[in-house]
Amino acid sequence: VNGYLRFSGFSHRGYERDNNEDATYAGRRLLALADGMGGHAAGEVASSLVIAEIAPLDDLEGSFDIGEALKRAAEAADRALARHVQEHPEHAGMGTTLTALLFAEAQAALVHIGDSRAYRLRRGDLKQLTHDDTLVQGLVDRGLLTTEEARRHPQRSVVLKVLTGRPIEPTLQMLEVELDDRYMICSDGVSDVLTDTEIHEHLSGGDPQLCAGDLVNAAMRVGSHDNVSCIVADVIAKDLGFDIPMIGGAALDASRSR
Ligand SMILES: [Mn+2]
Repeated sequence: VNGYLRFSGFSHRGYERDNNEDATYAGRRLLALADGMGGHAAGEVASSLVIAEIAPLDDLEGSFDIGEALKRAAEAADRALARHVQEHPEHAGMGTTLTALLFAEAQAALVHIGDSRAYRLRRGDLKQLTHDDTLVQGLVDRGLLTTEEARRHPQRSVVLKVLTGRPIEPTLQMLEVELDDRYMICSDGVSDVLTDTEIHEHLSGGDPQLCAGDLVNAAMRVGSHDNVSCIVADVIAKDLGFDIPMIGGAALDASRSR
């Protein structure tokens, strides 16, 4: 990064779920979130496996093609899921979203699959960087639903693409990064219950830790039925020593039990 990432994040099981299937990672150059799905605890396995495959990108030194590296890591994560299901047939059908940002100098690579989201706040303007791989987003794109109708649609939770171990092409984008940009990645536990206007408000004051906590609390207060996770990171000029990665949700549980 031309500058440094000041990052924070929270992952909460929420009030209604028995387990947390979201997994998060935030480090000096990598931000990643996976929202797992599947019965028999397979959702946690899927999301934490994928985060574990992606996380080493945070430690890569020297110059390399960040887009290529991130894409390859996502493909390797997908293959890790396939291997896992082969060894644990009881986990068949598990899957996970993945939204990850990898920074280098004035650029970031963004890889995305599923219905987790990445946003960027730049000079006061909030922009959603990812496009949900959902049924309702497809209907919005074709002009058949408004964004507001999509939010209340009975099939709003139908996700068309996730990592499952079958070969799949996640979406890859390259972004120009500016000093003072703020990036946010969240699971649908946040974006399903908060509007973009509300997300914008919560992201507009305070440091990343305050904003991430605020967003998670707000989503739970309005009654999110899901796991609730979010990562917030600022691109800043000064090194404030944010070197120790923050691991959250299922990824944290998995790293404890290893
Ligand atoms: Mn979710």
